[in-house]
Amino acid sequence: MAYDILTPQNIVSYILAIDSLRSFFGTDDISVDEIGDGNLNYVYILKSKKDAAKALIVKQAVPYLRCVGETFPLSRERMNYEIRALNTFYERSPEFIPKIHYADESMSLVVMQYLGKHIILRHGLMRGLRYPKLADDVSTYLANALFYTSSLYLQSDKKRELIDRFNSNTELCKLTEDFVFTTAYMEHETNDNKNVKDNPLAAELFADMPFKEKVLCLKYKFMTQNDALLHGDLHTGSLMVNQDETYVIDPEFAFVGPFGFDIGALLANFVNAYIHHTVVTADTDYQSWLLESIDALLEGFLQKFLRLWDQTESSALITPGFLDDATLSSFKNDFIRQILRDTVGFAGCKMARRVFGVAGVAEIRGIEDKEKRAQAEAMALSIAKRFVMEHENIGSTKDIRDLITDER
Ligand code: ADP
Ligand code: SR1
Ligand code: MG
Repeated sequence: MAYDILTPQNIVSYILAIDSLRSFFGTDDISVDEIGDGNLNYVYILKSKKDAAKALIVKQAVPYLRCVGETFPLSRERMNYEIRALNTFYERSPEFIPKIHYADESMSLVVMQYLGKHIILRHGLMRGLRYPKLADDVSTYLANALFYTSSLYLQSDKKRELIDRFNSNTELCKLTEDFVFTTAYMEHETNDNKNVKDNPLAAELFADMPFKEKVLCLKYKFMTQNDALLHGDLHTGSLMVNQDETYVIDPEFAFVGPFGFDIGALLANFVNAYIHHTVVTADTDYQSWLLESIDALLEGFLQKFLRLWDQTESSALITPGFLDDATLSSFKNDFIRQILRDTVGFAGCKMARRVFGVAGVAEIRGIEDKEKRAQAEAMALSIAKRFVMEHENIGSTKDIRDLITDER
């Protein structure tokens, strides 16, 4: 079908022309609501007026960046990667990925399960809600997604096929190269320039050459290290949760990149929530819960990833009999420690970019009280800088906790 931008006026007739979706809704009248909080795309909820449980999400990419407008062109191809990534992650972790009901690359559109009983994790964390299964779910998702798409599991031909399917996601990778690794650390028109002007913290950050040199090393890893299929934008706005379930949404930045990048994004966002609850609510019990969740998430990931590796005899990397057992075990331990180090380095960039760069996060940029916001920004930058500067010395998850709590 030729590409056409859907609107609240034409979306129902489009949906009803597709057999499987027409039978989903039957003869019910359908309501349409647009969700306005995405940065890049249009997302609609279509609901039966007779039975609210009968609902679907329709997400469509437009040929520009939605939050800026038509002056910022961005090709619709990003939806192809989102569809491919949802399908690939679903194969290993169906319990964490919304079910796809219909997808059409030519329309840059996906129709998926409506998560009506879930909320965006970022909002839950800001409200001080606790999620008992979250760390376990997210660490399982990450271990599955990263291990099964890496050269520690796949054979070379399959791994190269995966890279071929994902690594032309050039424009969105470039957004990350720019916004996460570059423009947030220098004068740039896309920054939060009202806040940058006359701000000594911004001047200090922009002039901090040792920090920027380390950021460049991490950017280079991001650009060149093809470890595993990443979600690519795994902040707490890309998780939808309730007390029982955890879902990963919005993998349009997917590409085959460094192991530590997605885990780093989550670490950064949990630390942002921790900063919010230090500066704004001063809720020490909740701060402790966040720190325990970070520990559980990282430890859970490392153990599960290692367990999957131990269950795998042969892969592109490992030929059975190549190493003796003791050497193999120490190789694996060194390997996962390196993932942890990269995780912390990427987390530092992911935190620092949210202070002055485009697309801040509600936990920090959304703080209305000016003094508190400045305090939160200073704390975020201080932790972010230590993450970036000291990530190569990290030996354990305890070291990460110390870096976070030292800054209080
Ligand atoms: P964008 O790519 O534009 O950032 P998202 O995929 O993040 O868009 O979706 C925007 C918003 O739509 C999310 O923050 C969430 O509130 C809502 N949303 C997205 N997918 C679903 C879903 N499957 N079920 C319920 N709400 C969803
Ligand atoms: C202008 S695009 C800004 C950010 O939105 C996405 O969620 C990514 O994090 C991107 O960097
Ligand atoms: Mg998105």
